[in-house]
Amino acid sequence: MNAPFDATTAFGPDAATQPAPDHQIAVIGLGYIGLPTAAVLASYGWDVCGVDVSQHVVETVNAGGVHIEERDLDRLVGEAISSERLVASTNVPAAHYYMIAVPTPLGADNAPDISYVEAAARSIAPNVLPGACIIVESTSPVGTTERVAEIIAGMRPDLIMPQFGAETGGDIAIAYCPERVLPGKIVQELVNNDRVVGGMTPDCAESAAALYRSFVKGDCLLTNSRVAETVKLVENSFRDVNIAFANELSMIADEIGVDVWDVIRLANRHPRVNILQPGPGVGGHCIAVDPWFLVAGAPKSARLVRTAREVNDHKAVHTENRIRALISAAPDAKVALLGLAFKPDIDDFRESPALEIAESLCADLGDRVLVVEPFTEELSAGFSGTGAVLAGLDDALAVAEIVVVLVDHTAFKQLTPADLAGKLVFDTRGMLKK
Ligand code: SAJ
Repeated sequence: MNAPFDATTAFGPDAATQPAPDHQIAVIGLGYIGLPTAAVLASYGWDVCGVDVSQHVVETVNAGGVHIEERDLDRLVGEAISSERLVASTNVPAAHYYMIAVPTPLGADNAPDISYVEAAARSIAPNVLPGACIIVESTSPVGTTERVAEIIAGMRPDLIMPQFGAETGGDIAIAYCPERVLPGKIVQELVNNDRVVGGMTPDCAESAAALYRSFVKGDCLLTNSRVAETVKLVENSFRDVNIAFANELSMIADEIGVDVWDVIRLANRHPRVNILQPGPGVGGHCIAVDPWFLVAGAPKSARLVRTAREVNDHKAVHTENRIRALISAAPDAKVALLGLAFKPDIDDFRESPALEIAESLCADLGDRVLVVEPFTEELSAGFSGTGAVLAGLDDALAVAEIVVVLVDHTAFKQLTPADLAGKLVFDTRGMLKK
């Protein structure tokens, strides 16, 4: 475990001849998690090489820029690049710590696709040295960390791998530490949240925790890798199930003719009731995806988790049907659709029910629709040829007789009853009630 580094490739101009000291980190994947993590690590004095397969991403970061919108990220990356603590590359260097933060999308039949994690492990293997620690942060099905060890073992028979469940590690450490930061608050939560650090062995967990303790103000909670993998899936499934309850309530309320927002507001005055908010469905790359990983691991037992996913997906269909019914009641009216992002005040449109609903509506009604989305400068390809236009809030309200709130962006919360007087309004977020 503690054998010294003798790297043949490391960071910097003399990389080929320099050892990789224990303050060097390679972060594989410069996306929503990897880039903020790389920049935060650099701000805490680590020498970080951010690795991405995209030349565009690498060039943008090396120029001190960002390719994603996230509060404080541009400043942090700019400072990290100027201080020369962060460099981006398409190649994986030798490093003391490797952090894998690549996507784990859903494959066919909602099965997890860990091919990017596997590719990252293959890219690390050639240069990894005794004493290094490989940490997987990507949300992953249970057993992925052991799969990483299997890949490295296959490519590096010279290294002794840690064995899951053994008391001590091998030549290298391998651990799982799930990211759990909220988009929109990533930089703040990276430092302040508690972390669950799961090692293949207790030594592996200690080795990974040493990295997190250097920049995390929250607690580092040590466990094994399979528990840590499960914890991540459970966190997002917990939220999905609870949102599904709110969404199901909203559909029940529609059917029985009561106001769901009043029901939830009043029920939540019970000391042990805390119902979440219904919406047009659940979006984003996490909560709409990760529960399926749990279902894939235990398809017979995960009945509630599967049903919650189905309820939340169905809520988007239900919402679209209700909007269509409203629109058909005023066949010539212009329609303002407010918001496309997957949640308020964010420029992330991944798995967004608002976007899916808007695209579907515009395919039929495009020339009647004005889309208002302060977090984009142009409508995405799904709107092309529909005739729908991107408009400012005031311009859209000036002509639209029907207004649909799909996302409760702060910019929309200023709307007053006077702004909407005489219009047909459908508020999928209960924004106007709050
Ligand atoms: N939503 C509702 N009603 C609510 C709350 C949320 O409809 O009451 C919807 C949102 O509009 C959005 C979706 O749910 O479409 C997800 O939003 P979110 O804010 O609940 O969560 P994410 O996807 O932005 O981030 C989650 C977080 N997980 C948990 O809160 C358990 C975050 O901490 C994770 O790091 C992140 O997933 C991730 O990367 O896994």
